[in-house]
Amino acid sequence: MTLPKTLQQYLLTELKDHPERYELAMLMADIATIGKLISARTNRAGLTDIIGLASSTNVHDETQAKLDIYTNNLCKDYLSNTHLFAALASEEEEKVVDLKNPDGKYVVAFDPLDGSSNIDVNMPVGTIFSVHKKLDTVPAGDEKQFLQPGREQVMAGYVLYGSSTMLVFTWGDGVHIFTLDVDLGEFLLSDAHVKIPDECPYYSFNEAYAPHISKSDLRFLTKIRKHASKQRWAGAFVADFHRNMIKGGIFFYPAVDTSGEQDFKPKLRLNYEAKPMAFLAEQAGGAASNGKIAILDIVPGTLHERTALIIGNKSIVKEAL
Ligand code: P6P
Repeated sequence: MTLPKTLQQYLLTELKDHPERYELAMLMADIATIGKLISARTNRAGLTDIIGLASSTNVHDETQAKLDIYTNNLCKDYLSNTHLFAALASEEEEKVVDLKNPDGKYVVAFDPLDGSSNIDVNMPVGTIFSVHKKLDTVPAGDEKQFLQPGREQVMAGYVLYGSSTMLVFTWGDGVHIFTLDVDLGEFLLSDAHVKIPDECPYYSFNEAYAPHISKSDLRFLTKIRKHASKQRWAGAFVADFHRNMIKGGIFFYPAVDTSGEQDFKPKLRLNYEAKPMAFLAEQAGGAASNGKIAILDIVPGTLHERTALIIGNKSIVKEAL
């Protein structure tokens, strides 16, 4: 009988052959802990004051914050306490957080709780992370740490809080999936070297925006509607991306003009949504672009920059370019 491999066993085995990945392995252990804590809370969201801003207050007489703030604080606290990382960027933090670890070799960007509005209606949410080597040419807390192209990432992944909790990541040699066994309290390796299937049964696009996208994006949408037989829109990028990676599919979030003034604006964030997921997509044999160039080749201009995104089945993403 082959015993399931725990995340800890996987990381220790990897460290034997790649001792230089020590800090990244420690980050994975922290992300696993954060994933367990968030999984436990999302599973009880209906029973506690996590939903919305609670009326209750904590011991410091502070109003309890929403789960996304709670998750953000978890990510900051864990990364600060390992004393291994130089800086953190987060959707919930306007500026880069200098973690005051001058010897830290890496910087980490998080979307602490992607799709957090799903919490109140018991739909899936996720935590996304992206890791770059720290630049020695600028201070650790400088925004430029996070203006590196996605192709420079050393690790990326997500935790998906769905019907089960899954930790999915890559550090450059394929995409691996660990599933949380809640009885054991362990993430167990459930799939290694995941590849996006060639077929493309699903497309993920918010069809409410069809009348509000550019003519060229509408032409591409018409193409993907022909390729895919089913439309799925979970309201959480991580959930749609995960389904499309496992079953085959394409996720499309173009720039949208909600004003009627031909003012097309992208929504998804480059640094902690598009870049990490593009790293995973390419490692799984897929592709990701903004409709003009590969996501991983974009050089971000600002920390919270947004981008149009087409990600998933490689042949279909290529059709958009
Ligand atoms: P819309 C969640 O807010 C998010 O950033 C992604 O996770 C999700 O795919 C998208 O926005 C949903 O956007 O415009 O359909 O609400």
